[in-house]
Amino acid sequence: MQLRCGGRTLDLQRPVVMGVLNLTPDSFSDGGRYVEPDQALRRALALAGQGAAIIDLGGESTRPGAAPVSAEEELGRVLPVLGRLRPLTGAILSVDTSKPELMRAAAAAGADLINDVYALRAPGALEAAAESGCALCLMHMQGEPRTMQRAPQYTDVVAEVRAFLEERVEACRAAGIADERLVLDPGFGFGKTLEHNLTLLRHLEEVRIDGLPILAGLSRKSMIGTITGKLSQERVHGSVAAALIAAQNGARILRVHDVAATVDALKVLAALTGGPGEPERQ
Ligand code: 7PJ
Repeated sequence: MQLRCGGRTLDLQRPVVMGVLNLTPDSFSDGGRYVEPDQALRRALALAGQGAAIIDLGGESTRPGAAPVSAEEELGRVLPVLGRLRPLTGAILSVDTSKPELMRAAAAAGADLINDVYALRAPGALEAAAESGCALCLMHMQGEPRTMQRAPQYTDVVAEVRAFLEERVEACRAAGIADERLVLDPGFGFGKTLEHNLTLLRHLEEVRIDGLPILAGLSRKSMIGTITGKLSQERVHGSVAAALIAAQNGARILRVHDVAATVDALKVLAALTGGPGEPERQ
């Protein structure tokens, strides 16, 4: 399984790690620590060094209750870091955005992937994404970040998430986007209770459409906090466990804050399942 990211391809034969680089002053898990471009660059290179195949740059917080930011502000947070990072790493560079302006600017600055929690539903987003040539992650969300955790409701969460993703895949195809560019994401924590999240994790393969790769983002989320009773900084072990379960249940991209720990866990899984990527014996 391969993902086409502009002129490059990302091998997804085995699960890979997407490291989170928050460029927002209000992000819940590492808020404010990486806003300064020099610091953000150092952090991005550290994530790549730890084995992240993808670095996800985000300039708008989408945590529950977060307020939207202007395109200008988001551009100002993301573009300087992206522009300086591009020549310094071979990692796939992803931009977490829903705004067509930023999609265009990011593609021009060398981004490889657009990660959109609104699944290209904003006016103009589908066209901007199509023209970018980038790979595209389509995520499910019920409601919008400001209010989505108030009362999430589903009759059949797996069927409803799948139907939504199917509709978005069709919209992408109609816009001329090849399947080789698409990634699907059930959107853990985006308008979902703990039970909804657990049901999706258990049945992850069932949201897959036509063999497209699945991305899972569980890292440090409140479901891990609820299960372990830990604050966000202390959710590393629970998050690694969740990432490993997601990989075993079919996820090919794991979006995480704790890259080194997750990469090791995935190596253990790879050793068990064998095949290409099996570690060399010492
Ligand atoms: C996700 C994301 C996710 C994708 C965030 C957080 C909240 N993008 N952006 N999937 N989560 N594709 O990191 O807790 O689950 S922001």
